[in-house]
Amino acid sequence: MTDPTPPTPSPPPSPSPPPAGAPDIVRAAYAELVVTSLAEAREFWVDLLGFVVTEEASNALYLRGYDELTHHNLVLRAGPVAGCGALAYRVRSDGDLRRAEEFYAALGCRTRRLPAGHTAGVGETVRVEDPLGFTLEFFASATHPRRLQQRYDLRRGAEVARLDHFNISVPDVPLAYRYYSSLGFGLSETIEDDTTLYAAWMYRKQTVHDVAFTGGAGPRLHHLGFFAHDPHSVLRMCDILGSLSLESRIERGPGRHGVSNAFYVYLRDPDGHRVEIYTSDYYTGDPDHPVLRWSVRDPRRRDFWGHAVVESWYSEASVVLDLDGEPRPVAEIAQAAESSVRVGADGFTAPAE
Ligand code: 4SX
Ligand code: FE2
Repeated sequence: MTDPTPPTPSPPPSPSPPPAGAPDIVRAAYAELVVTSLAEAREFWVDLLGFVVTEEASNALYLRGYDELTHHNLVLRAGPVAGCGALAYRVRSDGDLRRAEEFYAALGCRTRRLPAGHTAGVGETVRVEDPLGFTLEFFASATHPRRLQQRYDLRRGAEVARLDHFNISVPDVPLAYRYYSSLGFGLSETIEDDTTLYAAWMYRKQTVHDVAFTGGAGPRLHHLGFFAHDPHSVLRMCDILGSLSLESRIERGPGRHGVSNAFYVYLRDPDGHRVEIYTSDYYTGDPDHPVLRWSVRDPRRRDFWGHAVVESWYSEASVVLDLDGEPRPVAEIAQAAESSVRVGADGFTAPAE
Protein backbone atom coordinates (compact mmCIF):
# COMPACT_ATOMS: atom_id res chain seq x y z
CA MET A 1 0.00 0.00 0.00
CA THR A 2 1.41 3.38 -0.96
CA ASP A 3 -1.03 5.75 0.75
CA PRO A 4 -0.19 6.12 4.47
CA THR A 5 -3.68 7.45 5.23
CA PRO A 6 -5.73 5.12 7.43
CA PRO A 7 -8.42 3.56 5.23
CA THR A 8 -10.89 3.86 8.09
CA PRO A 9 -11.36 7.54 8.78
CA SER A 10 -12.22 8.80 12.23
CA PRO A 11 -15.84 9.61 13.13
CA PRO A 12 -17.43 12.61 11.48
CA PRO A 13 -17.25 16.09 12.86
CA SER A 14 -20.60 17.48 13.86
CA PRO A 15 -21.75 19.06 10.59
CA SER A 16 -22.63 22.35 12.25
CA PRO A 17 -20.99 24.72 13.04
CA PRO A 18 -18.09 24.46 10.57
CA PRO A 19 -14.43 24.52 11.66
CA ALA A 20 -12.98 27.95 12.42
CA GLY A 21 -12.13 29.82 9.23
CA ALA A 22 -14.25 27.58 6.98
CA PRO A 23 -17.38 28.92 5.26
CA ASP A 24 -20.67 27.62 6.71
CA ILE A 25 -21.96 25.48 3.84
CA VAL A 26 -25.71 24.83 3.99
CA ARG A 27 -26.15 22.33 1.18
CA ALA A 28 -25.41 21.28 -2.38
CA ALA A 29 -27.70 23.65 -4.29
CA TYR A 30 -27.15 23.56 -8.04
CA ALA A 31 -24.76 22.59 -10.80
CA GLU A 32 -23.87 24.19 -14.10
CA LEU A 33 -23.53 21.76 -16.98
CA VAL A 34 -22.16 22.94 -20.28
CA VAL A 35 -24.02 21.21 -23.10
CA THR A 36 -23.29 21.23 -26.82
CA SER A 37 -26.93 21.55 -27.89
CA LEU A 38 -29.32 23.46 -25.67
CA ALA A 39 -32.28 22.22 -27.72
CA GLU A 40 -31.37 18.56 -27.22
CA ALA A 41 -30.55 19.13 -23.56
CA ARG A 42 -33.90 20.81 -23.09
CA GLU A 43 -35.71 17.84 -24.62
CA PHE A 44 -34.00 15.51 -22.16
CA TRP A 45 -34.09 17.54 -18.95
CA VAL A 46 -37.37 19.39 -19.38
CA ASP A 47 -39.58 17.38 -21.73
CA LEU A 48 -38.53 13.90 -20.55
CA LEU A 49 -37.34 14.27 -16.94
CA GLY A 50 -39.90 16.96 -16.18
CA PHE A 51 -37.71 19.72 -14.73
CA VAL A 52 -39.37 23.12 -14.31
CA VAL A 53 -37.96 26.01 -16.38
CA THR A 54 -37.52 28.98 -14.03
CA GLU A 55 -35.75 31.21 -16.52
CA GLU A 56 -34.54 31.06 -20.07
CA ALA A 57 -31.76 33.05 -21.75
CA SER A 58 -30.40 32.77 -25.27
CA ASN A 59 -27.54 30.51 -24.20
CA ALA A 60 -28.78 29.06 -20.90
CA LEU A 61 -31.69 27.39 -19.15
CA TYR A 62 -32.31 27.59 -15.39
CA LEU A 63 -34.18 24.54 -14.11
CA ARG A 64 -35.54 23.38 -10.77
CA GLY A 65 -37.42 20.50 -9.22
CA TYR A 66 -41.01 20.86 -8.01
CA ASP A 67 -40.01 21.19 -4.34
CA GLU A 68 -37.14 23.63 -4.84
CA LEU A 69 -37.94 27.02 -3.35
CA THR A 70 -34.96 28.88 -4.84
CA HIS A 71 -34.38 29.86 -8.45
CA HIS A 72 -32.70 26.72 -9.78
CA ASN A 73 -31.06 23.35 -9.22
CA LEU A 74 -29.45 23.12 -12.62
CA VAL A 75 -28.04 25.58 -15.13
CA LEU A 76 -27.67 24.22 -18.65
CA ARG A 77 -25.29 26.48 -20.54
CA ALA A 78 -24.52 26.08 -24.23
CA GLY A 79 -20.83 25.78 -25.02
CA PRO A 80 -18.36 24.19 -27.43
CA VAL A 81 -17.10 21.53 -24.99
CA ALA A 82 -19.46 19.54 -22.77
CA GLY A 83 -18.37 19.61 -19.15
CA CYS A 84 -19.19 20.56 -15.62
CA GLY A 85 -18.99 24.35 -15.35
CA ALA A 86 -19.50 24.53 -11.59
CA LEU A 87 -20.85 22.77 -8.54
CA ALA A 88 -22.65 25.26 -6.31
CA TYR A 89 -23.00 25.21 -2.55
CA ARG A 90 -25.24 27.58 -0.64
CA VAL A 91 -23.50 29.25 2.29
CA ARG A 92 -25.30 30.74 5.28
CA SER A 93 -24.40 34.45 4.99
CA ASP A 94 -22.43 37.05 3.07
CA GLY A 95 -19.68 36.66 5.69
CA ASP A 96 -19.37 33.04 4.57
CA LEU A 97 -18.75 34.21 1.00
CA ARG A 98 -15.79 36.16 2.30
CA ARG A 99 -14.68 33.19 4.40
CA ALA A 100 -14.88 30.98 1.28
CA GLU A 101 -12.64 33.41 -0.60
CA GLU A 102 -10.11 33.47 2.24
CA PHE A 103 -10.27 29.72 2.86
CA TYR A 104 -9.40 28.91 -0.76
CA ALA A 105 -6.90 31.74 -1.19
CA ALA A 106 -5.04 30.32 1.83
CA LEU A 107 -4.88 26.97 0.03
CA GLY A 108 -3.35 28.69 -2.99
CA CYS A 109 -6.49 28.22 -5.11
CA ARG A 110 -7.66 30.69 -7.74
CA THR A 111 -10.82 32.53 -6.64
CA ARG A 112 -13.11 34.98 -8.43
CA ARG A 113 -15.95 37.12 -7.10
CA LEU A 114 -18.85 37.59 -9.51
CA PRO A 115 -21.57 40.22 -9.18
CA ALA A 116 -25.22 39.47 -8.41
CA GLY A 117 -27.01 38.31 -11.54
CA HIS A 118 -23.94 36.78 -13.18
CA THR A 119 -25.71 33.55 -12.37
CA ALA A 120 -29.40 34.43 -12.70
CA GLY A 121 -31.49 34.15 -9.54
CA VAL A 122 -28.67 34.36 -7.02
CA GLY A 123 -26.75 37.20 -5.38
CA GLU A 124 -23.02 37.70 -5.45
CA THR A 125 -21.05 34.51 -5.92
CA VAL A 126 -17.53 33.35 -5.23
CA ARG A 127 -16.07 30.91 -7.73
CA VAL A 128 -13.00 28.88 -6.87
CA GLU A 129 -10.83 26.17 -8.38
CA ASP A 130 -10.71 23.82 -5.42
CA PRO A 131 -7.75 21.64 -4.34
CA LEU A 132 -9.30 18.62 -6.09
CA GLY A 133 -9.56 20.54 -9.36
CA PHE A 134 -13.30 21.24 -9.32
CA THR A 135 -14.83 24.63 -9.98
CA LEU A 136 -17.10 25.44 -7.05
CA GLU A 137 -19.55 28.33 -6.79
CA PHE A 138 -20.66 29.70 -3.43
CA PHE A 139 -23.71 31.94 -2.99
CA ALA A 140 -25.55 33.25 0.07
CA SER A 141 -28.78 34.68 -1.32
CA ALA A 142 -31.28 33.56 -3.92
CA THR A 143 -34.65 34.63 -5.29
CA HIS A 144 -37.75 32.58 -4.56
CA PRO A 145 -39.91 31.83 -7.54
CA ARG A 146 -43.51 30.64 -7.37
CA ARG A 147 -43.92 27.62 -5.08
CA LEU A 148 -44.88 24.60 -7.18
CA GLN A 149 -44.88 21.91 -4.48
CA GLN A 150 -48.63 21.40 -4.69
CA ARG A 151 -49.06 21.97 -8.40
CA TYR A 152 -49.57 18.24 -8.95
CA ASP A 153 -51.23 19.15 -12.25
CA LEU A 154 -47.88 20.32 -13.65
CA ARG A 155 -45.75 17.30 -12.77
CA ARG A 156 -44.24 15.27 -15.57
CA GLY A 157 -41.54 12.70 -16.20
CA ALA A 158 -39.66 11.68 -13.06
CA GLU A 159 -41.43 14.42 -11.06
CA VAL A 160 -38.00 15.50 -9.77
CA ALA A 161 -38.28 17.27 -6.39
CA ARG A 162 -34.84 18.79 -5.71
CA LEU A 163 -31.10 18.42 -6.16
CA ASP A 164 -29.63 16.19 -3.49
CA HIS A 165 -25.95 15.55 -4.21
CA PHE A 166 -22.85 15.74 -6.35
CA ASN A 167 -20.82 12.60 -6.94
CA ILE A 168 -17.27 13.31 -8.07
CA SER A 169 -14.57 11.09 -9.54
CA VAL A 170 -11.29 11.61 -7.74
CA PRO A 171 -7.93 9.83 -8.08
CA ASP A 172 -7.34 9.92 -4.30
CA VAL A 173 -10.43 9.30 -2.14
CA PRO A 174 -8.71 9.81 1.28
CA LEU A 175 -7.45 13.21 0.09
CA ALA A 176 -11.01 14.24 -0.90
CA TYR A 177 -12.25 12.96 2.47
CA ARG A 178 -9.72 15.08 4.38
CA TYR A 179 -10.42 18.21 2.35
CA TYR A 180 -14.20 17.99 2.78
CA SER A 181 -13.72 17.21 6.49
CA SER A 182 -11.85 20.51 6.76
CA LEU A 183 -15.00 22.20 5.40
CA GLY A 184 -17.08 20.63 8.19
CA PHE A 185 -18.74 17.85 6.21
CA GLY A 186 -19.85 14.80 8.21
CA LEU A 187 -19.25 11.25 7.06
CA SER A 188 -22.27 8.96 6.60
CA GLU A 189 -21.07 5.86 4.72
CA THR A 190 -17.95 4.37 3.19
CA ILE A 191 -16.80 1.50 0.99
CA GLU A 192 -13.46 0.22 2.23
CA ASP A 193 -11.24 -2.71 3.12
CA ASP A 194 -8.28 -2.98 5.49
CA THR A 195 -6.01 -0.88 3.30
CA THR A 196 -8.11 1.30 1.00
CA LEU A 197 -10.93 3.81 1.19
CA TYR A 198 -12.70 3.25 -2.16
CA ALA A 199 -15.63 5.63 -1.77
CA ALA A 200 -17.14 7.96 0.84
CA TRP A 201 -20.40 9.86 1.33
CA MET A 202 -20.35 13.21 3.17
CA TYR A 203 -23.01 15.74 4.21
CA ARG A 204 -23.74 19.22 5.49
CA LYS A 205 -27.54 19.05 5.25
CA GLN A 206 -29.23 16.30 7.23
CA THR A 207 -29.27 13.58 4.57
CA VAL A 208 -26.79 10.85 3.59
CA HIS A 209 -24.83 13.24 1.42
CA ASP A 210 -24.20 16.48 -0.37
CA VAL A 211 -21.08 15.06 -1.98
CA ALA A 212 -19.67 11.58 -2.57
CA PHE A 213 -16.35 10.42 -3.95
CA THR A 214 -15.93 7.67 -6.51
CA GLY A 215 -12.33 6.52 -6.96
CA GLY A 216 -11.34 7.07 -10.58
CA ALA A 217 -9.58 9.38 -13.02
CA GLY A 218 -10.27 12.94 -12.03
CA PRO A 219 -11.23 15.63 -11.45
CA ARG A 220 -14.45 14.62 -13.19
CA LEU A 221 -18.14 14.91 -12.34
CA HIS A 222 -19.51 11.41 -11.86
CA HIS A 223 -23.17 12.34 -11.49
CA LEU A 224 -25.77 14.74 -10.18
CA GLY A 225 -28.27 13.09 -7.81
CA PHE A 226 -31.87 14.34 -7.77
CA PHE A 227 -34.49 13.35 -5.21
CA ALA A 228 -37.94 12.10 -6.24
CA HIS A 229 -40.71 11.25 -3.79
CA ASP A 230 -41.33 7.60 -4.56
CA PRO A 231 -40.01 4.54 -6.38
CA HIS A 232 -42.83 4.82 -8.87
CA SER A 233 -41.32 8.06 -10.22
CA VAL A 234 -38.09 6.19 -10.89
CA LEU A 235 -39.88 3.29 -12.59
CA ARG A 236 -42.15 5.52 -14.62
CA MET A 237 -39.13 7.40 -15.95
CA CYS A 238 -37.72 4.11 -17.21
CA ASP A 239 -41.07 3.18 -18.81
CA ILE A 240 -41.26 6.55 -20.57
CA LEU A 241 -37.75 6.11 -21.98
CA GLY A 242 -38.58 2.57 -23.13
CA SER A 243 -41.78 3.74 -24.82
CA LEU A 244 -39.81 6.31 -26.80
CA SER A 245 -37.06 3.82 -27.75
CA LEU A 246 -34.69 5.88 -25.60
CA GLU A 247 -33.76 2.88 -23.45
CA SER A 248 -30.08 3.49 -24.24
CA ARG A 249 -30.27 6.56 -21.97
CA ILE A 250 -30.71 4.17 -19.01
CA GLU A 251 -27.22 3.22 -17.83
CA ARG A 252 -27.62 1.44 -14.50
CA GLY A 253 -30.66 0.22 -12.56
CA PRO A 254 -33.34 0.67 -11.52
CA GLY A 255 -32.30 -0.89 -8.25
CA ARG A 256 -31.80 -0.45 -4.54
CA HIS A 257 -28.45 0.87 -3.34
CA GLY A 258 -26.83 -0.78 -0.34
CA VAL A 259 -25.05 2.46 0.52
CA SER A 260 -27.74 5.04 1.47
CA ASN A 261 -30.64 2.60 0.93
CA ALA A 262 -31.80 4.70 -2.02
CA PHE A 263 -33.98 3.33 -4.81
CA TYR A 264 -32.25 4.58 -7.95
CA VAL A 265 -31.70 4.77 -11.68
CA TYR A 266 -28.81 6.39 -13.60
CA LEU A 267 -29.47 8.06 -16.93
CA ARG A 268 -27.12 9.75 -19.42
CA ASP A 269 -28.07 13.03 -21.09
CA PRO A 270 -27.36 13.77 -24.78
CA ASP A 271 -23.81 14.95 -23.90
CA GLY A 272 -23.17 11.94 -21.68
CA HIS A 273 -23.64 13.81 -18.38
CA ARG A 274 -24.86 11.26 -15.84
CA VAL A 275 -27.92 11.92 -13.69
CA GLU A 276 -29.30 9.81 -10.88
CA ILE A 277 -32.98 9.90 -9.96
CA TYR A 278 -33.48 8.34 -6.54
CA THR A 279 -35.75 8.17 -3.55
CA SER A 280 -35.68 7.18 0.12
CA ASP A 281 -32.41 7.88 1.84
CA TYR A 282 -32.42 8.79 5.54
CA TYR A 283 -31.88 11.41 8.28
CA THR A 284 -28.32 12.04 9.48
CA GLY A 285 -28.70 15.18 11.61
CA ASP A 286 -27.87 13.86 15.08
CA PRO A 287 -24.46 15.11 16.27
CA ASP A 288 -23.34 11.54 17.02
CA HIS A 289 -24.62 10.11 13.75
CA PRO A 290 -22.82 6.75 13.31
CA VAL A 291 -20.87 5.95 10.14
CA LEU A 292 -21.95 2.91 8.12
CA ARG A 293 -18.92 1.12 6.64
CA TRP A 294 -19.40 -1.33 3.76
CA SER A 295 -16.81 -3.92 2.91
CA VAL A 296 -15.71 -3.62 -0.70
CA ARG A 297 -16.37 -7.39 -0.84
CA ASP A 298 -20.02 -7.07 0.10
CA PRO A 299 -22.02 -7.77 -3.08
CA ARG A 300 -24.91 -5.70 -1.72
CA ARG A 301 -22.96 -2.46 -1.20
CA ARG A 302 -23.70 -0.80 -4.55
CA ASP A 303 -26.81 -2.78 -5.41
CA PHE A 304 -28.66 -4.35 -2.50
CA TRP A 305 -29.99 -7.08 -4.77
CA GLY A 306 -26.47 -7.95 -5.96
CA HIS A 307 -26.94 -6.76 -9.54
CA ALA A 308 -23.86 -6.03 -11.61
CA VAL A 309 -22.50 -2.50 -11.81
CA VAL A 310 -21.86 -1.81 -15.50
CA GLU A 311 -18.24 -0.96 -16.37
CA SER A 312 -19.13 2.44 -17.87
CA TRP A 313 -20.46 3.53 -14.47
CA TYR A 314 -16.97 3.14 -13.01
CA SER A 315 -15.00 4.49 -15.96
CA GLU A 316 -17.01 7.31 -17.57
CA ALA A 317 -17.60 10.81 -16.20
CA SER A 318 -17.83 14.45 -17.28
CA VAL A 319 -14.78 16.67 -17.58
CA VAL A 320 -14.56 19.70 -15.32
CA LEU A 321 -14.15 23.22 -16.70
CA ASP A 322 -11.87 25.70 -14.95
CA LEU A 323 -12.66 29.34 -14.11
CA ASP A 324 -12.00 30.29 -17.72
CA GLY A 325 -14.17 27.50 -19.14
CA GLU A 326 -11.19 25.38 -20.20
CA PRO A 327 -11.24 21.61 -19.57
CA ARG A 328 -9.12 20.58 -16.59
CA PRO A 329 -6.47 17.93 -17.19
CA VAL A 330 -7.54 14.52 -15.86
CA ALA A 331 -5.17 12.48 -13.67
CA GLU A 332 -5.33 8.71 -13.51
CA ILE A 333 -6.56 6.97 -10.38
CA ALA A 334 -3.84 6.93 -7.70
CA GLN A 335 -5.15 4.07 -5.55
CA ALA A 336 -6.60 0.57 -5.89
CA ALA A 337 -9.65 0.64 -8.18
CA GLU A 338 -12.91 -0.69 -6.76
CA SER A 339 -13.84 -2.04 -10.18
CA SER A 340 -10.84 -4.38 -9.97
CA VAL A 341 -12.28 -5.99 -6.83
CA ARG A 342 -14.40 -8.79 -8.23
CA VAL A 343 -17.51 -9.40 -6.16
CA GLY A 344 -21.15 -10.03 -6.90
CA ALA A 345 -22.20 -6.45 -7.50
CA ASP A 346 -19.60 -6.24 -10.26
CA GLY A 347 -20.95 -9.23 -12.10
CA PHE A 348 -19.11 -12.05 -10.34
CA THR A 349 -20.80 -14.28 -7.81
CA ALA A 350 -17.80 -15.54 -5.85
CA PRO A 351 -16.34 -13.01 -3.42
CA ALA A 352 -12.58 -12.79 -3.97
CA GLU A 353 -10.30 -13.35 -1.01
O1 4SX B 1 -23.59 2.59 -5.75
S1 4SX B 1 -23.85 2.91 -4.33
O2 4SX B 1 -24.83 1.96 -3.73
O3 4SX B 1 -22.62 2.88 -3.55
C1 4SX B 1 -24.54 4.51 -4.25
C2 4SX B 1 -24.36 5.33 -5.33
C3 4SX B 1 -25.27 4.92 -3.15
C4 4SX B 1 -25.87 6.18 -3.14
C5 4SX B 1 -25.72 7.01 -4.24
O4 4SX B 1 -26.30 8.24 -4.33
C6 4SX B 1 -24.95 6.58 -5.31
O5 4SX B 1 -24.86 7.41 -6.38
FE1 FE2 C 1 -25.73 9.24 -6.15
